Amino acid sequence: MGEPGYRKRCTTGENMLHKVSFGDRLRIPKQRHFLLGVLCWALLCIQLSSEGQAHPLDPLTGDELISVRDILASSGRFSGETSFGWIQLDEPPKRIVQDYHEGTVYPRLADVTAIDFQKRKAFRVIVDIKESRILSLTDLKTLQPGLIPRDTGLATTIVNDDPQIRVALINRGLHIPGRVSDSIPLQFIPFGPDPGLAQPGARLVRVLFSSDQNSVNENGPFLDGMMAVIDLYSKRVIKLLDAPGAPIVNAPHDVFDPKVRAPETAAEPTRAARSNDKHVTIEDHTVSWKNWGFRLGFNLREGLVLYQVAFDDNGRKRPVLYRASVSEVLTSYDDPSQLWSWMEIFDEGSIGLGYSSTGVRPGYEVPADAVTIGTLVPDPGEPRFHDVLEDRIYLYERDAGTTMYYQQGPRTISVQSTELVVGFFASLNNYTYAFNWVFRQDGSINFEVTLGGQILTKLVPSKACETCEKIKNASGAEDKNLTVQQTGDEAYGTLVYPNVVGVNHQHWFNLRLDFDIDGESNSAMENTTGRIDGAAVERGLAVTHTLLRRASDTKRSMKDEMARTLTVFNPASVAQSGRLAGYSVVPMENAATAYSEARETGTVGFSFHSFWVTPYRDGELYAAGAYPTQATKEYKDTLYYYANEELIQNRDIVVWYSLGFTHVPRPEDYPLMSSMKLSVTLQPDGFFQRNPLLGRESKDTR
Ligand SMILES: [Cu+2]
Repeated sequence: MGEPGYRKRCTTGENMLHKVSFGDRLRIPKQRHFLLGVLCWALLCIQLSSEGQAHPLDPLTGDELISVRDILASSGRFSGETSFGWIQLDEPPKRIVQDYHEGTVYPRLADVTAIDFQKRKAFRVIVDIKESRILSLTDLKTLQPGLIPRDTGLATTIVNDDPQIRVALINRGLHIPGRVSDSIPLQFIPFGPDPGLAQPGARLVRVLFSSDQNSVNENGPFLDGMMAVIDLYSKRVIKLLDAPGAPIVNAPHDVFDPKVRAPETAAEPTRAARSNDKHVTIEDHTVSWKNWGFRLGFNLREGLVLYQVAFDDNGRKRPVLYRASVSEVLTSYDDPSQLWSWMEIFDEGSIGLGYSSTGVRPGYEVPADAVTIGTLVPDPGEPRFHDVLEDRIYLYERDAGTTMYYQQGPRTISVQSTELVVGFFASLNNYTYAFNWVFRQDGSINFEVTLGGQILTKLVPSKACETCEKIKNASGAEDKNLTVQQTGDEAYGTLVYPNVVGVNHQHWFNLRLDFDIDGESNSAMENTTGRIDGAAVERGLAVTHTLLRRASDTKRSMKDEMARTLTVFNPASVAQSGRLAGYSVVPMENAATAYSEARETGTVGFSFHSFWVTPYRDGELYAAGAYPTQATKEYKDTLYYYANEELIQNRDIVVWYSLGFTHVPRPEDYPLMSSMKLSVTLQPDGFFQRNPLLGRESKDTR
């Protein structure tokens, strides 16, 4: 494998540049920022190497992707109308990775999706790069892979060529001198559930039309009553919904217009650089920061993946997580009308968090002293079958404040901490997510997702909030609570501006947390806290542990009033006190699913419970399954089925945590919402003999 990549560690540790790239050749950054400290990433120190990838989990290299291209092209198994996408490393079985040492032979497989527009079929192709052959080719039958760049190009042409769409738009008063796509912003959205329309042998995508022809911003209120469904295989519009809808109103949604945004909000790089010493080293794909160490991965579907997360506990490198990733992101709109009822989008499985990742700029989206890392990704549209996405992953330290404190008279113990943030941005149409893993010095890891952008809106006849009138003019007995149900135009949303309703929706994120606490043999228990029922005493806060034995019995929902948590522990690893070394999943905020019971077994089923524990199985990576886009009721590659009758005690187990947010829009969310943060903490519980913050980080002052 001759493609150069960086392999050698910077040894000087003096200077660093804040733009680095992994998986590709050395690239000289546009900016060279020499920062203080020992953050070790000096491009000057990088030695080019000809070995290519050097670890079983390294992402596919440029040379490997060229090989994949050639193997696919020479196989003779695909028509000229085939597009490839969703290419990523097919990770080796965990056993091979865990037993890896230098010199070990391991497979290099690429997982490729092939969409044959001529045969109207999609395939999963596993390419053996070392053996230069296709290892397997599986017909996906009724399933459809998520969108690829070719789809939107095709869909645009189909819209432009369809006379009915053109007529329908003109009848609504829109001006279309040339191609429809030149005159009207189009939104292509994955098909969503629609048993009446779903058909085998079709690759479907929806089209919605923005009501505002004159804005830069494409996410204005959609034209009410109009939606098209396109089959990308037969290359035609299979359904055009053209129902009477609310008239077009010029709403101030175009946030790129300074008049809408107000001029004083112009962006400036206001996030100050911190001048403290840094303690991060990045060597090949591994990161070390204080006691933490882990390996970075990035793919088009999940975006950032962390592997082999371990904590150096007094010289002993103790495993915590084998793999941590966002396994699915689901956004579902909860308006039952024809134009919205299908709108549930698997942002990861149907669009791709890596595909949607955006570059970040130190001083703007991330602090000025952040390190940004470019990543090489497969790109069949390029002659070399790969491309580099700049500045995708970022790492920065931030002040965690006073994290430990004790005062007695003139003496204090005070610990000032920093924390390491590792993350990436993904922009999925109207929303941008920042997915952050935050490593703390006390051994905990926080996962944070920040949501920001524009809510989706629809035009309505109402100019003012009717519900608010009812509240204002409350009738009935003065001493009784009055219930006011939102109805009419506001039945499933909020009037955020005259004639504009922000539709109620839920955001769901599922984390796949493959814990390996001090090894693979782990168990899980649920903890609830409360006063023991029937106890003779009035007080007494007691904890009940429920040892979980069968995967199907692990599906539990967060319960704030019982402080419910889930602990994964290693029964063979015992702390000083006898406590079994564990990590607890401690929920912060969460939501209850808005789906009806009928959907529990399917792709959205992961939203039904906060906690899930499954036995580790190679290849089970996504809560909504590998191909959720047009999955039907019969689809069984979902978390619900992963959590089957198998036993999970004392074995390699995986925790899946679902984090939800019910978004009832406010007028302040329009036209831009302030970013909001959801999080969950992974907290050591019995893992350490004593708090790792104690010791050299603490100061005893008088
Ligand atoms: Cu939202």
